[in-house]
Amino acid sequence: MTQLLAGKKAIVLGVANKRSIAWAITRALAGAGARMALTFQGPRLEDNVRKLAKDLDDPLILPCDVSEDSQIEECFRRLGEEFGSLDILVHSIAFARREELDGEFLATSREGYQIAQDISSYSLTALARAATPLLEKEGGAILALTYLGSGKVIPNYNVMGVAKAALESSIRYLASDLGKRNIRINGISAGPINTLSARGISGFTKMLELIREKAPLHRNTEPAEVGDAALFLCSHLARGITGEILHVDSGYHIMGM
Ligand code: 0WD
Repeated sequence: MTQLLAGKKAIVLGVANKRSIAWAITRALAGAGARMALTFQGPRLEDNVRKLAKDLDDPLILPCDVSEDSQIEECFRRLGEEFGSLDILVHSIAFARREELDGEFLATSREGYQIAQDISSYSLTALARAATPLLEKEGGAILALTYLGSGKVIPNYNVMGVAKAALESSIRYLASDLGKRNIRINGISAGPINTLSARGISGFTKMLELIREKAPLHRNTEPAEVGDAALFLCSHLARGITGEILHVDSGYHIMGM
């Protein structure tokens, strides 16, 4: 049987370690036959990414700190040289200063707000623009990761919730611009998963307990569940879907109490 992504080429940004959602997505896409490119934010993470990538078939590893336009440009120049065209781009990146993820949103500093928006939200638009020449050749799909805190108040999520609201709105505006270029863009709103970033949010362990108690499926979200949903959204099976946010959260978002 031919694999769902046989002959496809994908880039995933946001692998920090083996717990990263980006890594679960990489495994799902690679498992379906895609050739993978991974990026690392800086020297701190390069070793991790290169070690993980040993499990992949002929991976391309590139530096890309999304706060630097020059790095984004160079990353896609090299990707173009190696891959020629691109089918899938996954944005699995977020950052806020730790002090902004505790206490009241009211205390958010101007700089903290700007950093969270720049890295967690604006970067999607910058990456989509840089990738468009490669994606539009044969049509493609973009995917970004978001969280319930975009539309509902989640204690301590604060400035990241506001950044995720901007990210989700960006997905809709980008879907409108990119549709005529045969590029789809969607989001996955994942339930809480124990990763490096998540542990920076005060009270994260309590969040996991609450989901197990209240969510319709009474269990926490597994990274592989997000990987499988990502595979669907990035494949031709989802060819009629763009501008959508798909919840992969054990159903928690439907609950009122
Ligand atoms: O519960 C969770 N873990 C959820 C995460 C629930 C719902 C959504 N998400 C989202 C996050 O907000 C993020 O968008 O999923 C995405 C991936 O997050 P993750 O897998 O939970 O976290 P992690 O493994 O830490 O990966 C995020 C990575 C960074 O890791 P660290 O921990 O080193 O900050 O984003 C990358 C970096 O690899 N990153 C950057 N990449 C390029 N340039 C930058 C940057 N400037 N800053 C952070």
